[in-house]
Amino acid sequence: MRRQGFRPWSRLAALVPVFAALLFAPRPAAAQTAPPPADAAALAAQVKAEFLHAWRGYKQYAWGHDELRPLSREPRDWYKDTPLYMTPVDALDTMLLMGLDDEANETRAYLDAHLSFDHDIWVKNFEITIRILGGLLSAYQMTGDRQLLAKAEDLGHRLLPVFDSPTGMPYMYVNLKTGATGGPDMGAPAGQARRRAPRGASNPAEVGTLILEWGTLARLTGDQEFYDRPKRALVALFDRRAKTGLVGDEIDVDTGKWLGRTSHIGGGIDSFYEYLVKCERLFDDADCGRMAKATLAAANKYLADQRPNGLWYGEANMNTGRRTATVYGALQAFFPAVLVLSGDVGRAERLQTSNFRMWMLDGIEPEELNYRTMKIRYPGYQLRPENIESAYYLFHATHDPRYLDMGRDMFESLVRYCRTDDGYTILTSVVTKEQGDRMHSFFLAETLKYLYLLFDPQALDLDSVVFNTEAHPLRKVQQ
Ligand code: DMJ
Repeated sequence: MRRQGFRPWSRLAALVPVFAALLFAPRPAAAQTAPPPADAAALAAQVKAEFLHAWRGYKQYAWGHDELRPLSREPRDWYKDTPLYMTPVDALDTMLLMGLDDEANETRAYLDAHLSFDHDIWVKNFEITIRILGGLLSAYQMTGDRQLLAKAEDLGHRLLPVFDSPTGMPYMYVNLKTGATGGPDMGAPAGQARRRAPRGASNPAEVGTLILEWGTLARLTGDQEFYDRPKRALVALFDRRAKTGLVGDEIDVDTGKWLGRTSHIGGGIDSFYEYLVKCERLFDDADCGRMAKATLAAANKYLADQRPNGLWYGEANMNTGRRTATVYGALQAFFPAVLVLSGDVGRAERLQTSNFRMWMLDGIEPEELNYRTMKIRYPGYQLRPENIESAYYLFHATHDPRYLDMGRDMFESLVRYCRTDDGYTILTSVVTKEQGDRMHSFFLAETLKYLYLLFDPQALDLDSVVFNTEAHPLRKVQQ
């Protein structure tokens, strides 16, 4: 049995056409019998073929840019006229895991030659950390290409000023050339700021989702500052939790005061939970372990909501713990994975049952659902990975084939509703299935990677790595 860290892919390529035909064969509309069990090897081959379909679309219409707009067949860049190659950086380690060596070598050579951070642009520290820093570090660990590490180190130095706040918690934006820092308004197109946010406005996810990448950079370069700064930020955030143990959804990193007091496990807070648990695993950091335990206990006490239709996690006031909304969605669906890592497989299984119920409501999951009424609150689908990610962790923990079946059904929905002639795209509504025009880089970094690993778990030993929140596998660095 293969149980190595990373291995070259080899054996499934010949099967692609056969299984493609199988996958796309229409199912009887009103089939009363349960579908046959998922054929994992066939599905892994199909996922790989679909990755290549998406990648070739990006290459044909958006090469040298951040993302593909699959319907208009045009590139999309995050920062005007200055691509940071989000899609190739995010996708590189997926290629390596799938054994797509030619594509990986070409991509790596391109990044070695072209990726530079010496630009006068304002970037979002969180997004650049999880996608670019995480992608460079995992690709470096998989290939040994020292240029990737050198670029990661250069990026780390350019991002470092974010931590120069009175509390040590990071500002949201930084200028890569000047090192100037700023708040949410720096990300809004001129004149379109949602509101005048305080310069220090941020949230737990952006403050607390840094230590895996920065800590790995510290271990690889020997520069301890890269570990200490995000760790200090994590502790500063944790220390400001309410008596309930909950955190709010917006905090001012200048004053340390909460600006938003709604607690939940969704966007803006989500990966804060994830990084506490994973920080303990990757770095044997006992402080992270203690913070993880306390934070998850609060979430399980106040946010978990057992209803007749299953277990969910809703919203509550951070100070009182009182329920304020019964909202769940595509982003919250990551939580079973965190519960598995924290050892709570039973609760993870119950929540994943709800995840899948949410997915099947309209044949593909919505961004937000009111789980009390089961009415959709926001009907978009952004090609998100979290539901699949949780199925992957649960299959690893239980070997229960029902998680393979879930993965197969979710994959089939993606192919049916999100595939275009030149890639994959978001849905503006899971009810009407109307397509939008964006292929997020995380579709190649995460969604297809987790599907592939669910169907071919031996391609990577999950116990030997820790995934960052963008699904870049990081390995412990021996010191
Ligand atoms: C990704 O960028 C990361 O998984 C992040 O933690 C949440 N949002 C997207 C995927 O949905």
